[in-house]
Amino acid sequence: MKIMVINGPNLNMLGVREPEIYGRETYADLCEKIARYAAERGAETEFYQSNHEGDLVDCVQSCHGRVDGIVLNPAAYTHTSVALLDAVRAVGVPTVEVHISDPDAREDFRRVSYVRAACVATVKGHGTNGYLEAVDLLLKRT
Ligand code: CA2
Repeated sequence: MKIMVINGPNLNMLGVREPEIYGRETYADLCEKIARYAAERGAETEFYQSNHEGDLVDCVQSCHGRVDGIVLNPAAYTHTSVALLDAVRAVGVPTVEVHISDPDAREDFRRVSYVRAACVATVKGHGTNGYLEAVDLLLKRT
């Protein structure tokens, strides 16, 4: 089982600012935590973070026929990107949408998720442990 973990814009800033919303773990801490959790359950992980929409689309496309599941936090592109929605649909790889915070409990503009329609599940508001829940959801499908 191979899982690609994709993070969108500004998530490379984890642990650096806004700890009250996103916690104190750094992006490197997060990747290490997910990699260890997945490895203990027999899954291999790969990580990608970008601040650029097209690069995220390229990464989703690169999963086609190569990985068994995607954990995707599109960050702000959640609320704007039809391109990411189309990419997730196009590759046909089971994808779980993850948000560290609960976007539905924040500003109104965060209530829309374009990518959600192409995802098998959404985990939100559980902090960075939500990524681990997403791994579990993908493992349960195999
Ligand atoms: O809660 C989430 O995971 C979000 O996807 C995070 C996005 C936000 O636009 C979504 O509405 C919800 C923002 C990511 C920004 O990450 C930062 C991390 C540390 C410091 C500043 C920003």
